[in-house]
Amino acid sequence: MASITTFDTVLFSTLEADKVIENSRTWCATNGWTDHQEIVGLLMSWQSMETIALEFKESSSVVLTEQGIDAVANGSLEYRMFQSIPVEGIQVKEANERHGATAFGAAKSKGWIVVDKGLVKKKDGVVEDTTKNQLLALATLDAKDILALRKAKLVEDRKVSYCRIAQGAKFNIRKKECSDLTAEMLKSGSWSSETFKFNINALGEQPWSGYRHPLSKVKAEFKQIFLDMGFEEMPTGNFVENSFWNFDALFQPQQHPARDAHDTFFLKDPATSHDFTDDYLAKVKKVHAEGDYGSLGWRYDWKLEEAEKNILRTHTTAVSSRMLYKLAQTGFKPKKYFSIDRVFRNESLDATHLAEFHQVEGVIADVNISLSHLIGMFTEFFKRLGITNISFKPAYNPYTEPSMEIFGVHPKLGRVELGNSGLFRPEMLRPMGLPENVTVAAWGLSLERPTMIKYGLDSIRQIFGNDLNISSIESNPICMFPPVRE
Ligand code: FB9
Repeated sequence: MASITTFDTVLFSTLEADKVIENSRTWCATNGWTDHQEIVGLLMSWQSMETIALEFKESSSVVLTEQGIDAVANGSLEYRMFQSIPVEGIQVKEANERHGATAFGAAKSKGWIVVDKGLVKKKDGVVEDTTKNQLLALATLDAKDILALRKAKLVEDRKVSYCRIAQGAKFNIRKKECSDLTAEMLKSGSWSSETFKFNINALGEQPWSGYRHPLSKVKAEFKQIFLDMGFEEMPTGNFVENSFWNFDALFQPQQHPARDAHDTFFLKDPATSHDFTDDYLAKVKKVHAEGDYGSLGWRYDWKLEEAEKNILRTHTTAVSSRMLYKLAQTGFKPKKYFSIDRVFRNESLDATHLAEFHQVEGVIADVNISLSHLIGMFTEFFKRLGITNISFKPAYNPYTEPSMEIFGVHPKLGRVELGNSGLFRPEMLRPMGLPENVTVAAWGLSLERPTMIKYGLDSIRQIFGNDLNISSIESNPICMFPPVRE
């Protein structure tokens, strides 16, 4: 193939002289270019700039078949048979077996051979291979000859595509294509009237960038749902908590199994902390040890050193207790709080459990908050996650009474356990100093479970750790949950 410059020169000079090139294939053959497809590619790039106009057409032409090509190269079958007959002749059977009935028939019909007493003999010494000559001059043959060659499977019809090339709307304003975009062109602005060999409007390669982790995206969506529902985020930045705020303030007795080392991570250093007032401490101790506010309490020898032990918080409800105490101490106002952050439990690990997970918690504090408020709130919360048909089952939590497990119907998974909920007990709220008629409801769920569901993951390790398929982060959808339309 000629260089592109030569091709351009020949193309434009031909069109300037003849206005139209009727058949691109003929034109290629004239210029000695063999790859018509490559030429069409170059033509199409000029068409995209409206320099030329292409009309794609199709012609039917008679071309040689493989047998035809063989006949041109080695002679027709009948000619080759004729040439192979010895002076003494050969048996008819042998002639048919060696050269085929077609060759035998053709030679006989052309009067090249005679059959005498079962022997095939040449009639004359020399014959002309008319079939080969016809194949060499296909374009001169009439329909009758072509039909005979088609019947002999020496030629066939083939559709051949080609282009009709005409001057395009911008033929006369075509500019010499520039192969370089220089600083001078950018400075002077002359680049804008140039035509470039490359597409200056091509978008650059997508630069690699960071991608948000699935949990971060689900957390952001949950956070938005809470904010849309008027909830205020609680400060959850401290993973280390003392047992007082994580358990005692919630009226969780010190001998509760959740408080031993099988379920909770205790810190060695610093092993203890004390960030609660003596007044509040005394009230908490009393309600645990002997009861108060109408409650019999847990009636045991409550120990300060147990309450001072530092742990990794086992739930974000530890933060809720701090926030509710602060709310009581600074003058109560109705509040809706939420938190979404990591909690730690010394559990045995499996495909769906690690020693930590992200707890999602909603808290509502107001006068006479009841189960119906709680049900209404988390029903709306889950509805915005695309989960409807909420149901619940009585449950037990040390710090809520009544408590309920929450279930919902997921569009794909059907009935799914969603979390836990309840009204904080008076033994938790009264020592904080909240007004008598103030009640607080709360519900909790995890971040990992919905994330695994939404991304179709069956192991939590596909969210955390080595099994995380980083490329899936690059490609997965940003929007997680369909917005719930009223
Ligand atoms: O997340 C859970 N299920 C869930 C949540 C959302 C969801 O969304 C759909 C795709 C759109 C689907 C499922 N669960 C809670 C239920 C189960 O996964 C359960 O087997 C595991 N639970 C964890 C407990 O781990 C020890 C999930 C976690 C959980 C459970 C309870 C609470 C928080 C997290 C709580 C609480 C609470 C109760 C009262 C007052 C305050 C907080």
